[in-house]
Amino acid sequence: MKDVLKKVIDKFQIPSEFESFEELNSGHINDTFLIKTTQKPYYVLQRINKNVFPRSKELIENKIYVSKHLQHKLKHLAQEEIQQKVLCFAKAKDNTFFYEDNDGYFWNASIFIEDSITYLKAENTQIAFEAGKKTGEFLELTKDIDVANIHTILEDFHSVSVRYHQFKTALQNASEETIKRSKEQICFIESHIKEMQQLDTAIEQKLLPLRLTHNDTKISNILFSKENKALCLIDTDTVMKGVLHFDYGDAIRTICNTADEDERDINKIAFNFEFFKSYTQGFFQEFKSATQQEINLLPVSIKILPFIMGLRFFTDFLNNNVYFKTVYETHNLDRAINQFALINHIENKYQEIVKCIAT
Ligand code: GN1
Ligand code: MG
Repeated sequence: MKDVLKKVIDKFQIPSEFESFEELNSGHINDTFLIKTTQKPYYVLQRINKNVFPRSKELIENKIYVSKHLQHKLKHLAQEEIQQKVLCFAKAKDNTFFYEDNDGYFWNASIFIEDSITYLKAENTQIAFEAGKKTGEFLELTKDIDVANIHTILEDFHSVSVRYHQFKTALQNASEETIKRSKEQICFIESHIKEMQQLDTAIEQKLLPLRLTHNDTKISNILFSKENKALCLIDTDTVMKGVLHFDYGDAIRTICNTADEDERDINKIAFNFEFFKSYTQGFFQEFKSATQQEINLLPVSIKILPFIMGLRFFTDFLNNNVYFKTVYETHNLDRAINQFALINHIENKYQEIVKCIAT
């Protein structure tokens, strides 16, 4: 691997030499490496999964577009600070922002943000509040992006109806035994599907503004300083046009789950209401332009985003784990069970959630 990475990083315009590397394992799709060089800054080198992202070049174009936009918005800050708050990509030697290898994989490199911490779940209300501020700020700073300039690299990414259809197709091809084993999850999906299609319907009816959204605001995509200030929202692979709820709901999905996304012991799963309040406070401290229609659908989005993820994990389990990286055979099934258990906890607190958002 070392030789490959050395060769690839050499395709980029960086001022120092490759020294060593570490694999960064937190993503489910791409391969990501920390490249240590003879002098700082270090770099994060990423190989895009071409099966998941057949439009890898456009994906990189989106990332560059959004980073440039954010850099421009923060141009009053010192360069060093900008590099801590926005992903800064290195140009390749051919002046593009990518390198395409002989196997057709696209690579990109960004400056590694030093002294930053990531979390798999929130540890206290300050972290939840800061995460709210960071995701709200992202939407606020990008609200003037004309989404016509952004490629849709994955169609219907957060469409419940499309995800449900994919689940039904996978179910048709699944063995009797698998179906028997996952009866409970299938029942959960069938009994919830109607309620979960509310966002789809509102989008179809054009009731919600289409914005630039991040689409993967899980807590591990937010870098924090040692003092627990949110620094940067990373992993802009899925920036696309979408609705505010995709980012709000997905962040709460991980921030308010008392357990990790991969936790198998469902007794550890609960919905942390205090973290939800802090996250929401932080979010609306930064994001000021939500419409009443958007606000009306915030509570249900807290259920919809874990539902989409549960549905996607479960479908991938039925498809024999072809999409998400897994470590053991039922990994995706366990992830789905985790998401559905979280929804049950959200339902128990739902009236309080609705009341809190309305006030
Ligand atoms: C995937 O690869 P990663 O970890 O950034 C997925 C997201 C999910 C997330 C769940 C392109 O993101 O949609 O929310 O897993 N990305 C894609 O952890 O499918
Ligand atoms: Mg991602």
